[in-house]
Amino acid sequence: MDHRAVTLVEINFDGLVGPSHNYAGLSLGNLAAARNAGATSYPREAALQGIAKMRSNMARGLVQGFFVPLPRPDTQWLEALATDSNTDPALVAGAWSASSMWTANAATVSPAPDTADGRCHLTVANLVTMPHRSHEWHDTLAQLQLAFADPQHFAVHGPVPPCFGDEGAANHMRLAPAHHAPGLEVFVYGLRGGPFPARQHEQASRAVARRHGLDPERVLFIEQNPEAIAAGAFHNDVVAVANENVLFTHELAFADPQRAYDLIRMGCPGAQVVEVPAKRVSLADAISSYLFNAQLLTPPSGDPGSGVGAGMTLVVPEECRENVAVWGWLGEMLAGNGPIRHVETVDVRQSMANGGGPACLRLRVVADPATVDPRFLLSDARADLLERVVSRHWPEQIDTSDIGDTALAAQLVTARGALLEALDLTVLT
Ligand code: SUG
Repeated sequence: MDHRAVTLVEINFDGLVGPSHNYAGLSLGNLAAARNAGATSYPREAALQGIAKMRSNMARGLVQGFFVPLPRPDTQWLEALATDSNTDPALVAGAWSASSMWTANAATVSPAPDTADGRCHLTVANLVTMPHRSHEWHDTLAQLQLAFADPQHFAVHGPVPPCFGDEGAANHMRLAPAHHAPGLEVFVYGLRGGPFPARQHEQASRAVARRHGLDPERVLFIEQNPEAIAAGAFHNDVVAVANENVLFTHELAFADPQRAYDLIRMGCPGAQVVEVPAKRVSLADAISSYLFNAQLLTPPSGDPGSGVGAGMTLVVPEECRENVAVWGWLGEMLAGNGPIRHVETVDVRQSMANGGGPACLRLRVVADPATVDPRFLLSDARADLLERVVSRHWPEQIDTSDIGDTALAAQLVTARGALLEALDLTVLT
């Protein structure tokens, strides 16, 4: 057997929620963020919820990584815009945003078995559609270049030019018989979204596929359903998620679903589509519960410690349990004999209130963990360390009226500095 095949596994890199986490209502088309605009946020609780999620995935026997929050407030960005804390509040809030926590938007990743040169390729997302996210990529790129510095195994690319919006892995799915096998990469773009912007542009997706050296025979470009965007699915991962040979999707996720499923089954023989009909779970229920912003996982089977038998596990937000239609459908799904055998819930309510569920918080990289900079890999001891730094330095709460406050800004800088120090990552200062 190919030596590489056995060492390539899925690693989820979660974004540690930053100390500036707040609800400024900056994302048009993101219904949760708009609904919670002006609410009080709890950054410490938010970060601890995220760490608990990472711990539960490690307990399932999965390899877990993390990225550190970006420097906030981003004073360089404010300087470039020649503004300060007394002028445009939306720009100031943009400089304070902790939005890099949603690492599904950090980059698009094509694992080594899919690429022409046999390396894992990553393209940092330019995130140009939303001003508060458009200045993430510089610091995200620095972090990716450090975490995936091994040139034999990784190629890290800068952003696609800003003429085309790219929001990263949130609009990219991969179907493969197994993580380590060659796969079909599916890029989902938006053309229209009614009153809301289509954030992933087709030309950005095509550029990423070319840069990564993907085989055109094993790439699909699929249009997102404009109705889904208009209903609040600002990224494809709000209405669909794939894992190995399974696509779990809402009936209204794609503009032409039947064609999409046919192409997927042709490109990945053995692919299974688990479609949730709109008459059972409406788009509105899917989006408010974030049923599809789930982590669909393959825990290592035969691991007595993992507590689960064979089959995939769907990790959904707690909000799904509170939605009668969604919870009822999940119960029926489990009673059937489909490929998803377990449903677990996770509490990431602080992130959810800004439109970021379990899947938004992680970037999936299929790689050999031994080729990743170990400073970005989590263990129980490192999770303890993260919790200690967060408990000590992260603000307990932030009201939107605090945004721009000089003393709070200083606390945020100190908090991130303490984290980098603890992780031996001061090079990212
Ligand atoms: O880009 N929310 C993020 C949520 C991103 C979710 N990611 C995925 N679906 N993969 C966004 O809309 C809210 C920030 C604010 O309004 O303050 C925000 O940026």
